[in-house]
Amino acid sequence: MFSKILIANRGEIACRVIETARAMGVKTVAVYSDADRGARHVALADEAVHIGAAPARESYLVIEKLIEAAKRTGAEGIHPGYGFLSENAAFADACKAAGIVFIGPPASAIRAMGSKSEAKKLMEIAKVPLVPGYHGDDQSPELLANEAQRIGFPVLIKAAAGGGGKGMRPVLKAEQFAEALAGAKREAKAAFADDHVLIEKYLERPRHIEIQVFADDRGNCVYLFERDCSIQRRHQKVIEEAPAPGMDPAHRRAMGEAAVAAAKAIGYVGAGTVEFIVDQSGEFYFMEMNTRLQVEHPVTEMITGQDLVEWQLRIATGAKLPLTQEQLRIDGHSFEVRLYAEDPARGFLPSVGTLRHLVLPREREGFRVDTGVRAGDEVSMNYDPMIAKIIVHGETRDAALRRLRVALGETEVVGVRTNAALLARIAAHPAFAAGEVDTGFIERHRAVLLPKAAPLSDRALALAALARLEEIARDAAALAQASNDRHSPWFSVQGWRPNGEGHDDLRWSEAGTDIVVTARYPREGGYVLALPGGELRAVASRDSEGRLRAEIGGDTLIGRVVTTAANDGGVDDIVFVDGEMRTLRRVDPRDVSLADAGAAGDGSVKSPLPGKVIDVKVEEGAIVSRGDALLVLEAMKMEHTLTAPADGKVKRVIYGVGDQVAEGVDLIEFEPSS
Ligand code: MV4
Repeated sequence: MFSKILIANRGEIACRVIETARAMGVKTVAVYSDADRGARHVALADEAVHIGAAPARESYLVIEKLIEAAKRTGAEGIHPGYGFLSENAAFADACKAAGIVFIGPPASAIRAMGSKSEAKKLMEIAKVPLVPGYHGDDQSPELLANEAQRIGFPVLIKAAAGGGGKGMRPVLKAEQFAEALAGAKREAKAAFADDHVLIEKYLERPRHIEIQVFADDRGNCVYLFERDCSIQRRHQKVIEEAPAPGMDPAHRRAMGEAAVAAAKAIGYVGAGTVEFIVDQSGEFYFMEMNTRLQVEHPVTEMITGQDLVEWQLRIATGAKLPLTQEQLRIDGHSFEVRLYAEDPARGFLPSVGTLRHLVLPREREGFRVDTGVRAGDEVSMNYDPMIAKIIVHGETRDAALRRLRVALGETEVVGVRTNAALLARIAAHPAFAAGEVDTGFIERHRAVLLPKAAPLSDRALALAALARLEEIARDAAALAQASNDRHSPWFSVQGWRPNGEGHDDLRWSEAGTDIVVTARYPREGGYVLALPGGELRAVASRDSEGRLRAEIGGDTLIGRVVTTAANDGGVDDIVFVDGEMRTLRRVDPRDVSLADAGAAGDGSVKSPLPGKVIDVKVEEGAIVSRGDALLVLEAMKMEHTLTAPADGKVKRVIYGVGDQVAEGVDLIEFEPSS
């Protein structure tokens, strides 16, 4: 076994590899760019080497820097993870030349699968089923048109060098062929500097089912069953599962054996995945082979009980496969969802920012989370915006799906937009529960999965109201305690009560719509909330994870409300419930823009809320500009930076760090310059 390896990657896969290496007693070396100095994978590894600037081109993709880092630290092997250099044959060669083990397949196997048309020629010889089509070298338009005719429309034109759907064109009728061919060639030329195309029978609504294979360097090869990755958006996988719904033992075996034949045909060693497309009748056809460990490998680990990174490390050091085909079994069912920082409102473009609040499901029996980030980390434009993979396992598909829904209900992200609501809606969809998965799933159900604007539910609004009422009660209690006059009616915890029962009007706005919830305080305790759907009795408590637990009407709901200062100085209550997130902007005289709330006309900066001074940014006599930070107040578990209301001078700093201050007191005496 290795005594030390270097992980030429970042994020969750780097963390994943480090964890297994540690469990096997193998020391780890992380590498990091300027952007990743404080990253989780760096903290986790035994050693870390800085390899350059944030852009991957200048760090994670620079072969010489990685080899140099491995040499310098004495690492005997390099694990490439996925993406970056994982399928780069030149990198595998460079490792070998430097006397370092590339923890992946031989460079020749990577090259063999690099071109779709070359791969197909090899697969044809190995008798792996191919989609009826043409993958020859003659690229004359006349010949290609004739081949299309022979195959029969509809056909699909694909770039030979392609991947991810680039240069792919369906053609329904012969008349459209010439134009589609020209388009596909232009796109292929631009994307891959290679305009070779192949033509295939176009399968409608196919499924993407892939087989995990493993080979050792003694000619043994096994398959670790299948994963169904049919649910994709623009060629990006969204949910993967193992085993594939509806797969029967005969098909499983036929596909597994075809995948092993594919691996053997190219002298494969290590972890690989053979992708098939499967038509509605269950016929399967080779698509491509990924010569690396894949993002979705955990679902295979969950159903086989094997650690695939451990297998990789053992095979890379010359060991034989840990298990035979007969010893491998499927246990239960597993799902993985990919939580991405992307904005559904902007066509799912990456959403960058700071992860100001991040709660992922707690790992426990049947629940696993693979992540490379922590709260406070930055999601930047430099790398893939995946936040985490959430993986569940259960005895049956239904049991696993129930756990998936629970896990998504526990997922909370503030600071970047995410695809979490899409994931929750897929997990809740009856067609998904029925296993009706194919590559058209999201498109077919888009009205439900990607609604324009779902109305705010009474459940979300009730939770927001209860959180706010808790806060009002807490602030009132704190203020009453700080006050000399404990009996002052202003400190009533139970709202404004001119005659008898108290009430509070809670106001928000969301997408330009005003929202009011009137809360009454019945004598028997709890609240009565006037929600759009009617009045409901509500009682709030907290669960062991600090989440808000509400008994509303006859229902129990669990969620969380995260109160946060927005960039524009406003205050948002962000409600997580039922797998969805809603952002409610507070409308409250007490919460008018915190940035200038302190700017009274009398030349002083006042405390907008009761709280504690945690930082004073200026000294007496300082000359400041409008908007400069003066003092940081912690209130309602948030930090509020109070800024200069105008250009001017700091005359007096009245409170210091650690001082508790009431609402409305002068914090800084300020003299605007005229
Ligand atoms: C196909 C196909 C239908 N017929 N080939 C998309 C990515 C590329 N690697 C292969 N892809 C497809 N090839 C034939 N002959 C439909 C797709 C396809 C697809 C495949 C797998 C997962 C998602 C997909 C989404 C759209 C199209």
